Amino acid sequence: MLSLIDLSSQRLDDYSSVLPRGKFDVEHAVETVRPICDAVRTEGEAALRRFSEQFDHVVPERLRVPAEALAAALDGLDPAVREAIEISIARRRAVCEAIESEDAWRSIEIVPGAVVGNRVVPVGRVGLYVPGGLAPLASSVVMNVVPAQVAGVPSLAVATPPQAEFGGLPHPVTLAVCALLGVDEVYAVGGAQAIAMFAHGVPELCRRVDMVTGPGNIYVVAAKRLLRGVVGIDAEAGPTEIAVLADDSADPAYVAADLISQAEHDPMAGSVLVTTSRELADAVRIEVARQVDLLATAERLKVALTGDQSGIVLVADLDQGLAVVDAYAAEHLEIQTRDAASVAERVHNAGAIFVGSWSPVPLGDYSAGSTHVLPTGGAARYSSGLTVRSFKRSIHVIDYDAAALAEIGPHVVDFAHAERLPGHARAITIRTEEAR
Ligand code: HSO
Ligand code: ZN
Repeated sequence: MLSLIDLSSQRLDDYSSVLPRGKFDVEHAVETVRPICDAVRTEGEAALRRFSEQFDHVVPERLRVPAEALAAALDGLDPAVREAIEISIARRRAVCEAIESEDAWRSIEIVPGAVVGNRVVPVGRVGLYVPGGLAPLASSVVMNVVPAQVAGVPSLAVATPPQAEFGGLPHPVTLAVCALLGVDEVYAVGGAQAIAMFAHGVPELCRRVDMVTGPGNIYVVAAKRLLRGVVGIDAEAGPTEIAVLADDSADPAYVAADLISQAEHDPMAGSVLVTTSRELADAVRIEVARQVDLLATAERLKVALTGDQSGIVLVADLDQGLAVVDAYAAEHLEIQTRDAASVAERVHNAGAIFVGSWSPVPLGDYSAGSTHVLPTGGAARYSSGLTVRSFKRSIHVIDYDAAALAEIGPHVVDFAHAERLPGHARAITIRTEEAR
């Protein structure tokens, strides 16, 4: 497990092409989901029921989860799990309120009478997708709903697959988290058809939304790609990834446990260790082999950890290590080096950075207060995780008076003529010059 790539004697301008990374062929999946999304648009609920039968092997009695089922899920929740969820919600909310919220209104008077303002408003209605496949990611309800609520989104709905095991209802812990957060619009609908339901709306069932967020499998991602434009989307989240940048001070047992933790999500998950120490590389390999067999998820762990998307990259020094992790742009990046905080400051590309030995990725998955909906597949080079900001838009408000328009007018006119757009110029001169 974990093949070795030795880059210690190679300096490259861009390491991205030599690093382990899985293929995630969304384009191919788009063709698979196109008829599904079309059918939901034209046939509505009948199509949702048909696809539920086909893909989830169960058809819920009611596609919208009844209020009693939400209440029953909350009642049935194990008290220790309930406490864990409440703490997760409280920490995520605290971070949202303290550092992710922006001023609602800012404006500047550029010259007297010329005001430009920036009004920040929440998206009106959001559909949040919560996966249910290999593991029911109840924590993803927290990560989607809390920032949307703090942003002030007035209407939000959750969709999550029905489970045959629970008589066509979604997983009870997922439902319980919805109930704890006060979300009462929950659909037992999964996969691409859920995204199509949100994007187009389904008569008498679900009103269309303005934006869809949340992680999902390749078909969910493909549906988001297909319907982007019909609806806003947050990001295309692929299989999860972890990169660990470590020197010889790192504890191999911790590094191994953290690499394993994310590999557990998906046979296509990527776990990459970037290290300056050959001894650490060898010790981590031994630890991974030992620890994998301790877990009930060993089978899919082995697939993920032997796949092309996982491996150990040996580098000459931390400078090269930083260049490598920047090229990789991991969804999750752990820094397990001496003086980890200052090494972390030098990172440019990562979805989230976990600093030092006491901040493992699973802490962030559940309870750190940070988001776990993060850009994958290198998208951290240009995008961010799901935060309060994701649910807001800014609207520029332009308010010039007559004198301010007269002052800038000739420049607008000159610019418009340079673009050969005389109608643009005239909309100025009709106001600022005598001749109409
Ligand atoms: N590591 C996943 C999130 C998750 N882990 C949910 C456990 N539950 C993607 O960031
Ligand atoms: Zn996780």
